Amino acid sequence: MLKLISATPSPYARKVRIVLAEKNIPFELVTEVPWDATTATPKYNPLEKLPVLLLDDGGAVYESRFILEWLEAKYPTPPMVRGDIDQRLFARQVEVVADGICDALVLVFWERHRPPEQQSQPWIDRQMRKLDGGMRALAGWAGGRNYVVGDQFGLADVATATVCRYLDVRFPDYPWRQMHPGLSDYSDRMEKRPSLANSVPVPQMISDKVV
Ligand SMILES: N[C@@H](CCC(=O)N[C@@H](CS)C(=O)NCC(=O)O)C(=O)O
Repeated sequence: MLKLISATPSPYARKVRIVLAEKNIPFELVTEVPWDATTATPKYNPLEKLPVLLLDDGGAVYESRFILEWLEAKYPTPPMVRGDIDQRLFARQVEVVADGICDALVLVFWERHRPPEQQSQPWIDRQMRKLDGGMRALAGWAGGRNYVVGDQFGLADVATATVCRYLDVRFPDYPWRQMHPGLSDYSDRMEKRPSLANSVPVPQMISDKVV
């Protein structure tokens, strides 16, 4: 059976959990803290990041976007990327923005873990601009719509909904719901799907000193 190395708050791992569930692919969930020395991720991914999908033949697939591409190729039904070529490309564009927001948030998260006198406010501001711009883009694409692309749940929804809930958990002070009420409604609707309801992010205790 496939195994997924995941972390409870990880938006990247959640994308994979959602797609595995949507495609009804059985898998074992292995929960780790990727920032602690106890993690097995360096054994499978030279970049030392999760999610990592472990295959029956001993192989490993890593990098969330590539894992989703791999799953789409190996388990095409039901498809997560549908429609004409422009719709399929657009779904991937939305995922790029969603992942980019998460990357900026991870940088802010760790910057804020430094002692206050070592934190760089210009660096935090730069990342927060990406968050603001990225959320404006997602709100423009998802706000007021049932699904971001076409009329069925797919990759762009996985990516968009994952960012929204991650913000609620890790950055509860960021007022994205007030800034983008349409996106807020969209997120609440998406979270009712079983694949999302069964993978709600939860903060994790990190024991090691990372920065
Ligand atoms: N671009 C990667 C990002 C994955 C990522 O940043 N994962 C975090 C957990 S949420 C991690 O494992 N970080 C450990 C590290 O960077 O050393 C993906 O999409 O899979």
